[in-house]
Amino acid sequence: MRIRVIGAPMDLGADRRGVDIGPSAIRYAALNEQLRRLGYSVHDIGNIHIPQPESRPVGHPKLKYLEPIVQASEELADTVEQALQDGEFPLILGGDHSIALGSISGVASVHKNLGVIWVDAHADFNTEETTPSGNIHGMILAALSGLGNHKLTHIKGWAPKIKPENIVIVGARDLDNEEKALLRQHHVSVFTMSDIDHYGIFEVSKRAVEIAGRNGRPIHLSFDMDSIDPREAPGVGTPVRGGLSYREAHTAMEVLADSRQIVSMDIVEVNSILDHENSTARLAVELILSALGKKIL
Ligand code: NNH
Ligand code: MN
Ligand code: MN
Ligand code: MN
Repeated sequence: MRIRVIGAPMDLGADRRGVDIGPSAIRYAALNEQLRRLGYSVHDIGNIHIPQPESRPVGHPKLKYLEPIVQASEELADTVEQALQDGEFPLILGGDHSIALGSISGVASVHKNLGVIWVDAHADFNTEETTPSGNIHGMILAALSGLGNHKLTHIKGWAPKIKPENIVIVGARDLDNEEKALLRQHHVSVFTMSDIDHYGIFEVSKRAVEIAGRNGRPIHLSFDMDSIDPREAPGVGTPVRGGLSYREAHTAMEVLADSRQIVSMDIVEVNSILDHENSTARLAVELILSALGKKIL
């Protein structure tokens, strides 16, 4: 299989600067070489163009950088759709999590009934009415479900891209109150860190595949590096204690790989400014490999 690597150096959707270096940091950690060693052929098309936040007005405080994020999402959606049409597996390197608006819009244009597994400390299910920050990376799953601002929900001119009941969030431990109500109201499946403590990551990952991939439907995997415990992944913008361990994260990726239902993936929020010797980027590469089928033996 051929993998199309697409860099999305987006730093408009979150507050802490530094995730726009993510695609370089992940490539520097030898992503392409290691994918080839795993037997894939790699087609790295470089980065899509995304403006620097300093060059644009912030805009509305509850929807910061809305215009350039919408523009970049349109371009990324087309790029991802093209990759799938060419028969390649889109691997999108963030950037903050707002890139998933473009990537999943692109995948959903090809796979009309798509499931999503969203591995994250957060649920990213706010709207401009519920957001505590105005940061669009915290609104992406809601926007993809058709909730919130019309420009965000209507990338490529249609909505919703996914049914909220086909979404599974894994690793959640920092949710906003109104966001919790929205998640319940729209029947999003959320496996919190407490669920992982109770049932174990293997069981939770299996159930995530069952729900997101019901009836064999294709699954997009969106992996926010802040899902991992900050001891293992210090280079993220919003570290939250009590996250996935190194082994739990690998086990989850191995279960998803074994499902053979993953059709596309993004990995986001590697913040190189806050990282220690590129260790978070190196971990991102390891997890990508596990999600793409690498086994210990
Ligand atoms: N829930 C908060 C917000 O909407 C924080 C979101 N931050 C993230 N999400 N890093 O993954 O602003
Ligand atoms: Mn996120
Ligand atoms: Mn985030
Ligand atoms: Mn997060």
